[in-house]
Amino acid sequence: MRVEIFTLFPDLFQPYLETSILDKAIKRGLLQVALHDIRAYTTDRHHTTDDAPYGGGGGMVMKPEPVFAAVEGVLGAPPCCPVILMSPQGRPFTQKVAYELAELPRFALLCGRYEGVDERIREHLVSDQISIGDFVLTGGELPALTILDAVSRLIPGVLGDPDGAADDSFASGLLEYPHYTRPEVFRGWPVPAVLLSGNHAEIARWRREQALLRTLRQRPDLLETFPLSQADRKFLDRIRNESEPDSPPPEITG
Ligand code: 9D3
Repeated sequence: MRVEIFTLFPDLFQPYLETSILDKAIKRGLLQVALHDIRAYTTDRHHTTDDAPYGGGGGMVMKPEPVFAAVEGVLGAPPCCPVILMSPQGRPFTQKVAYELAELPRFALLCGRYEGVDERIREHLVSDQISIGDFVLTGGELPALTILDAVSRLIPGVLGDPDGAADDSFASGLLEYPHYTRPEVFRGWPVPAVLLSGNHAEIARWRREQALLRTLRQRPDLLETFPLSQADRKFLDRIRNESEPDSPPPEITG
């Protein structure tokens, strides 16, 4: 897979690309990341990339010329692969979208800065817009790294475990059960006894119930679409009946 990144801050990407699991993917030839500095495509003496908005109001707007020159210079006109604008107005990024992008041999991520980009970029250059959530960042660079990270780990061979991505929390639709490792007692806090029992059926049941409990408490929205088994329903009904109506579900304990 090849990812083209268009940004005013290419230096932001290097440390993360060199430090993470992405570095291994790049070295193994599974992933190529090309960074393109939009400022390098300016033609004026001051290398201007932003300007005041027509119609007035505050904030600055990213100029169209350097962005078109960068994207079309690298990808041609029209662009030879999807060009995805990182934008607060984009469709929400989810694990499903990550799987979607993981199928592509090549795509481009365009990072905006300032209060926004000239609308003609949206209208005539990009094929898709993605947001990573309803909070305000200072630019599209962290969203681009987020998407790159989430998509890269889905490329076969990038994770050590060949089917590691398959039982991811959001892939299965429930939050994960609690994990413990040595020591058996840390600061007086013991590992739940069931995990030391060697009874694999009991362990599986406990983990399933903990996953259901956590999801009920932290992300009840996920339970609305998750295909619950009969045993799951029975467990959740029991939990709901044990707690007072309209009170939060009980604490998660061993
Ligand atoms: C007051 C209007 N603001 C929109 C919420 C203007 C604005 C603020 C911050 C426009 C762009 C930005 C910079 N953010 C991004 O470019 C961005 C982003 C984000 O802020 N949150 C979640 N996902 C994304 S993707 C790109």
